[in-house]
Amino acid sequence: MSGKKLNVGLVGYGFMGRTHSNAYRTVNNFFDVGYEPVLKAVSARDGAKAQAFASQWGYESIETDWRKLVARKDIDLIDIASPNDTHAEIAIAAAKAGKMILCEKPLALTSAQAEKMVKAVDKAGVANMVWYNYRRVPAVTLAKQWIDEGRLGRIFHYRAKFLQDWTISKDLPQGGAGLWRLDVKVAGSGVTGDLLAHCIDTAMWLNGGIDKVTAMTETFIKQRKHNLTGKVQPVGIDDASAFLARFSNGSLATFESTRYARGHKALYTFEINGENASIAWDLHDLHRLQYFDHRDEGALRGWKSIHVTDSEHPYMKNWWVPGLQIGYEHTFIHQVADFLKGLESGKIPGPDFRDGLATDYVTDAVLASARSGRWVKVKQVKK
Ligand code: SOE
Repeated sequence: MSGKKLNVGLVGYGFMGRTHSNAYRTVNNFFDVGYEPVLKAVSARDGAKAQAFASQWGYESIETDWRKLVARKDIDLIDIASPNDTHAEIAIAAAKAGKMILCEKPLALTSAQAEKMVKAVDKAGVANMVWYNYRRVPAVTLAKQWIDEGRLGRIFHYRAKFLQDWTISKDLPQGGAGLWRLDVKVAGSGVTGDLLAHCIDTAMWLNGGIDKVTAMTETFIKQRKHNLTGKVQPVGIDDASAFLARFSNGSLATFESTRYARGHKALYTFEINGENASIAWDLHDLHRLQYFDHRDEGALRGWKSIHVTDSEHPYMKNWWVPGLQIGYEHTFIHQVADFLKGLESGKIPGPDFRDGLATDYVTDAVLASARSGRWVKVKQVKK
């Protein structure tokens, strides 16, 4: 079903530009949402690459300067899928121009920048969201429902990891397309902002705010050739980051992330232990939720592996038939579906820029703690 047209202007054409474009193109085939995204324009500095992307994904036009995209009267929504150092400037300009904004994570390079972004969207009163997509894995959404229903009871422990292994080679350069995540000026931080930010967003969504943290980080490879300068330069990002946290509800947490866990490509896992029950989830097996309930009859007590593919599970009635799985790209489709439904109802769901700022407050505290070696109190977002 289609509906009112919503003209999308995308900035950036990398990995995330593809996931978002796929979501806009697919959402109306599966979700009845009252709006129809129209791929109006994509903007990137390299005109030839922008044109190739536009032709492949069906964008009507291109811009080589995002300012022109933001100024266009025929664009309703700016989608920021460009590297982290561009988010704040584009989002603030887009808000001033009255555009809705969907911004990639992390919201900004620092929480100080993110605060300005929140002010800008508040002042303009524009709809906004951050692409923390893992909230919308059906199994993760189901975990949220069960926690909110009180099935777990009081929560004691939250344990999250996000492990990768793609930067182990010392010969891998930093900077430029595909490798800007290794360049601290462009990325802001390493795994803390790139991977732990996902874990933190999910954790605070499931288990509430984080009060304080104590962290350690490490940069294993201290110098790498920079793709843009051709020179060997110091590496400013954290390659690995681990922290302990106390949630406001009194539960304790451990978080760990690295790009040096040989054998792991994108192993995002969490486990939550409550008074009555525990939940565990693993991105490599994303359609399953592991569940243990102590209230089960004694002899039958044990971990259940729930295949989250039934029509009563979140989002699943919109897909195939029970038992058939969906995957990573669907999380972005779900986010667009929820955003469009929110436009219809007037209530845009999270994660919004305030949630993005809350995560940036935690990542800033983690990096500050790693520098000082002390516990750091996390700044809280003003309601
Ligand atoms: C890094 O490799 C990365 O692509 C992150 O930037 C994404 O946010 C994460 O979902 C997968 O890994």
